[in-house]
Amino acid sequence: MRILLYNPDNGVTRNFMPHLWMFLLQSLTPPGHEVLLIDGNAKPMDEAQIAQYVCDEKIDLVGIGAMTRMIAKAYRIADAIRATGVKVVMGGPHVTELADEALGRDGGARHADAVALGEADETWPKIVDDAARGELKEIYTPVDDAGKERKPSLKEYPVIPWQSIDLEQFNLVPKAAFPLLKKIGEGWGTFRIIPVESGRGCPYGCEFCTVTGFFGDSIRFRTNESVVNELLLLKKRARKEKGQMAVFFIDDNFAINVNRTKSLLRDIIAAGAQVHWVAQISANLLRDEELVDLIAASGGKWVFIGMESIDPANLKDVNKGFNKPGEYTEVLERLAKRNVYAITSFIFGMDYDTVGAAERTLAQVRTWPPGLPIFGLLTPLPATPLYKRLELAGRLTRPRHWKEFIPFAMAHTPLKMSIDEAHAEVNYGWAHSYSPEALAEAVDSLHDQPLGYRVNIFLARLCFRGIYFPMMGKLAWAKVVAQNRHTIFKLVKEAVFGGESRRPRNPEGEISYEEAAPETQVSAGD
Ligand code: B12
Ligand code: SF4
Repeated sequence: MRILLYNPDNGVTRNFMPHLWMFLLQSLTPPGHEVLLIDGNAKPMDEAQIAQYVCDEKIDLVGIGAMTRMIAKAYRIADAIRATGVKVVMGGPHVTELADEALGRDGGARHADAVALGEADETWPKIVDDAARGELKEIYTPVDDAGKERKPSLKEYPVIPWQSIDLEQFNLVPKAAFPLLKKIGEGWGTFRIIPVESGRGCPYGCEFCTVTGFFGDSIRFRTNESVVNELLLLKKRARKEKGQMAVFFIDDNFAINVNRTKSLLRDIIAAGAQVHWVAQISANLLRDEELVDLIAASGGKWVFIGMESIDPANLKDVNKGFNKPGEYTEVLERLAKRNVYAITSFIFGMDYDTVGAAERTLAQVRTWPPGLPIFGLLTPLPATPLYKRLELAGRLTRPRHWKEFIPFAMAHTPLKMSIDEAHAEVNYGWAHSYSPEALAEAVDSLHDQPLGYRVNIFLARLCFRGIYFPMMGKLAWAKVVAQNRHTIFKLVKEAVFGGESRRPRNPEGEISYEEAAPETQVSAGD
């Protein structure tokens, strides 16, 4: 069979990295089939285009995976493909929780011929075999012979053939940035961020999160050897294509077992398998100095920390009381001392949030080493304890919010502010963290560091800005470049002529962020 694996775009941001599930299922496909991959984030297609593609390429089976926020698009694409007569299998967290919705058993339209519930590592080969025999079942559940749910062990992890996979869709280097990047060092023909998992599962059970329910609280790890070999493969490819390859360890909590993480990082160092990497690690696990030493020595550059709130009452309320806002500064400084920086993620619209929550949060953020703050809204995802609590309390204002996905919009009313006020807090957080002034300050705060670090934080901030402010077209990018021209000029000047070229923080006449791009602001209720 010719199989297409398709990941829909979210219509808002351009993904900076491909989704692991596609490469994983491709590697787990039994021999004798050809698997094509399309990530809608890199290759956007509408319903008609994908239907045409499926016909032109003579595709026999399509697999679609999607998070809740992309599910409406996923269903539209699935409908268009099914209309051509080709079978569609859907998988991933959303359809696992709401299989009836995908199969049209909830009174709505049917979108999928089959759904794969939960982790599909072991069911995917069966799905492919059944489809090839024309005997596709409706539901595939990962169970053992006794019918008991079985989580795949990661000890026998497949080798993903990174050396030969077509990654053309995922080069992040814009041609215009070449001259500046060349100054930092050779080998910037490509820059790709590759998802790698070293383990699955998280026992913490935060109220808003699907992970504990989906992957279970039993944590499973790949062998160190298998992870190290994957990194070596990626390094080899980067060298071959004279480019850069960074890794996102997508484990939900990369240091959930600190001793095991240390042992993995030691093995990475011993094998010379260091690449620049990013991982998600909760703040409580970053108290360990030796762990942070090893993170830095093994190539760790950015750590994603789900801080969620600076208010302990909020944290306790969503079962994340293990986060201690009192230690955030210490943790971030411990990382920054080793030139590791943090993506700090915050959620507004929690039940103890009041108006001004964003400014109170930013007041703290400004005292921290520069990083990448990101802001979202508390979202009741299906099957989470949060969803159940809000549903029981009759507080859901859009109980099926995914059917008409609206980015950065609440689906319930917080207790101490209105929905519009919560939206305004998120807007405030983004606008004041990604303004040209904020970007210049982040770059300036690293004035004693090599140019590469400043370029790194600047480019990272520019890209992260796009999570909230639409930056999909050339025009949008041109505007952002114009707004940040002083910082860009300064960095380019330093790259070309060397040395420091400082400028006043708030030069007279600089257009403010709000003045310069009012149309890019996402207003409350959008
Ligand atoms: C990496 C990651 C991201 C990356 C982007 C995704 C990427 N390019 O990889 C980043 C950091 C950008 C990100 C952002 C967000 N993420 Co995220 N992310 C993850 C994370 C940590 C890992 C995903 C992964 O690769 N897992 C490993 C693979 C192997 O597992 P999997 O994808 O589930 O696939 C398995 C099965 O589901 C199944 N399967 C999946 N698809 C398909 C398709 C078919 C056909 C079949 C048969 C099977 C199948 O088979 C696979 C193998 O077993 C997950 C949590 C997690 N551990 O999964 C959250 C997760 C997916 N993210 C989540 C969320 C909510 C978000 C955000 C909305 C967060 C926010 N508030 O801003 C944003 C949205 C981003 C966007 N694009 O719109 C939720 C989604 C829940 C839901 N019901 O939708 C998760 C589950 C975490 C959580 N907190 O609950 N995320
Ligand atoms: S620590 Fe992170 S992955 Fe684990 S349950 Fe909480 S939010 Fe989810």
